[in-house]
Amino acid sequence: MAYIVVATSNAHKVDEYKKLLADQNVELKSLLDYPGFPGVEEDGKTFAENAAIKALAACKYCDVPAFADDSGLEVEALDGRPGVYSSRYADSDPERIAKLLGELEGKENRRARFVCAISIAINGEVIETFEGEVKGTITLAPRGEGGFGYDPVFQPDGYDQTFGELSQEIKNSISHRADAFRKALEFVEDEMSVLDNEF
Ligand code: ITT
Repeated sequence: MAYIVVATSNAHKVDEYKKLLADQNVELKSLLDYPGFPGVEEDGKTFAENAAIKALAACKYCDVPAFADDSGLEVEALDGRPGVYSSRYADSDPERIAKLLGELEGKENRRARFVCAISIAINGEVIETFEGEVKGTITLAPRGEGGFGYDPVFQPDGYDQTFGELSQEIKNSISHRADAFRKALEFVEDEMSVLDNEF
């Protein structure tokens, strides 16, 4: 079976992509399967730039088609922060959440969006980058044990529960990652036959 590498070491992202790819005839590997991968500096200014950097590095190192996801949370009242620094905002998920809730204390506007850029790299070249988003609000306190990152404080529009409370199935039907992935998959199906080939 053909396989493709997702250029991430985040096991939660891998898990979400495995579900998103469940109906495709392709096996998903990740950087967790390539422990020798030296890593790459995410020094882009945008999600798209960082996604391209990661996809290209993985494609070259693993010598197979690769895609990468750079994602994060943009909060209106914080002028879009933490944005591309969402992962580097603090050292652990509980600390990131505590810092975010602290910064939003007393602020009325709690609107936010998750953004995800997905880049596809094949034969040492970035082919295309897609962006997805999901809008919502930051809750006053964390709720739910599911998901990862900022999920327990993000309530998507149209739902009373946070991504930490909603099932992975629901998150995977409306998330920024699912939105970007749908666009990437459409492109691959329309424009390329990468998923049909053996590598
Ligand atoms: P890789 O670079 O290895 O993919 P990472 O976790 O560092 O792993 P990013 O650089 O894309 O990934 O940082 C994204 C951060 O944004 C992530 O660590 C979370 O804190 C947050 N984030 C992104 N998507 C999220 C989601 O679906 N739910 C909750 N938080 C999310």
